Amino acid sequence: MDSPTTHLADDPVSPKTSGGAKRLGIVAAALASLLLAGCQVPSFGANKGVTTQSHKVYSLWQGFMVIGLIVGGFTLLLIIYAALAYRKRSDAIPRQTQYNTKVEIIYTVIPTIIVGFLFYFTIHIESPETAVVTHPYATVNVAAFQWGWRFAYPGTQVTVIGQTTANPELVIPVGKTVRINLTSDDVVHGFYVKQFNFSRYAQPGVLNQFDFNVTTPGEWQSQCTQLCGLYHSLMYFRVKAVMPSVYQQCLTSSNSGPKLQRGPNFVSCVNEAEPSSLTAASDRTSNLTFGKGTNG
Ligand SMILES: [Cu+2]
Repeated sequence: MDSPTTHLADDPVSPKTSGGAKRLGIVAAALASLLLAGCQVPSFGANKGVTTQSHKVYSLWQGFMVIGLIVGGFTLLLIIYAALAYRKRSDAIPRQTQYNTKVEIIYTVIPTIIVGFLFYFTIHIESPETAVVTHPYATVNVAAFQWGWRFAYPGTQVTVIGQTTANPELVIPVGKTVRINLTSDDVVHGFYVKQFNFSRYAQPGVLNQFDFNVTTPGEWQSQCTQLCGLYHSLMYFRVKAVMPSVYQQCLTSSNSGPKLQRGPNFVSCVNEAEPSSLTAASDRTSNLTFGKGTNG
C-alpha cells in the first residue's frame, strides 16, 4: 500500500523576515506615536476625582491603559503578521524546529521588564496615597454597620448616624487633610467614594486609617461596596465638602450661619443661606425633611 509521499521543502516557507519586521516596526511606531502625541490622554472611563490623591491615581490609570493598548496593539500586529506571513502556500511541510532560544529569551525578558515598570509606578503612586500625616486638620471616626454608617467627630459632640431609610452625610472641609479612622461594628463593609478613586474595607476589630484632601466643594453620593447582608444595596452615604470656616461652624453648633440640623436618623451641615443645596438634590435622599430649630 502506497503511503502518501511527503518531502521536506528544501527551502522553508520563507517570508521576507527582515522586510516584514521593518514594516511591523514602522506600524507599531506609528501607532505608539498616535497614542502618545494626542494632546489629551483619554479618561478610559475613569474620572479625575476631587482629591489630590484621586488625581494621581487617575494618571496611573491612564498610564496603565496607554501601555496596555500599546502592548495589546503590538501583540495583535504580531498575530496578524504570523497568520499572513506563514500561511499555507503549498503542501510542502515547512522546516520543523524545536526551539528558538533568542525569541524565547526576548518574549520572557520584555514582559518581565513591562511588569517591573508597572509595579514600580504602582508603588511610586500608591504608597503616598496610603501614607498618613502626623497632624491632620480634621479627623472623622467612621464605623460601618448593618446597614448604615456612623460618623463621629472626635473632640466634639457631633455624631452622624444613618441607615437604609435615611442616609448619613459625611461633612468635611475643603483644602485640608482629613483623616478617616475606619472600622466596622459587625461584618466586612466597603467604604467607597467614586470621586475619591478610593475604596477601603471596613473590618470588625481592624482600624484602617487614611487621609485625603478634597480640592473642590461638592456633594457626592457614596456607598458600601462589600455584600454585607440583606440591605447592603441600601447602604449609602453622602460626602459633603464645605469650606473650612463652614465646617468649623457646623461642628460648634452656633446659632447663626451654617449649622448642623438633626433629623430622626441623620445630621447634616446646612448653610441656611442656601438651604436648597441639599433638598434639591436629585438622589434618593432628597425626600428627607430637615428639622428646623433643632440645631446641633
Ligand atoms: Cu454593604
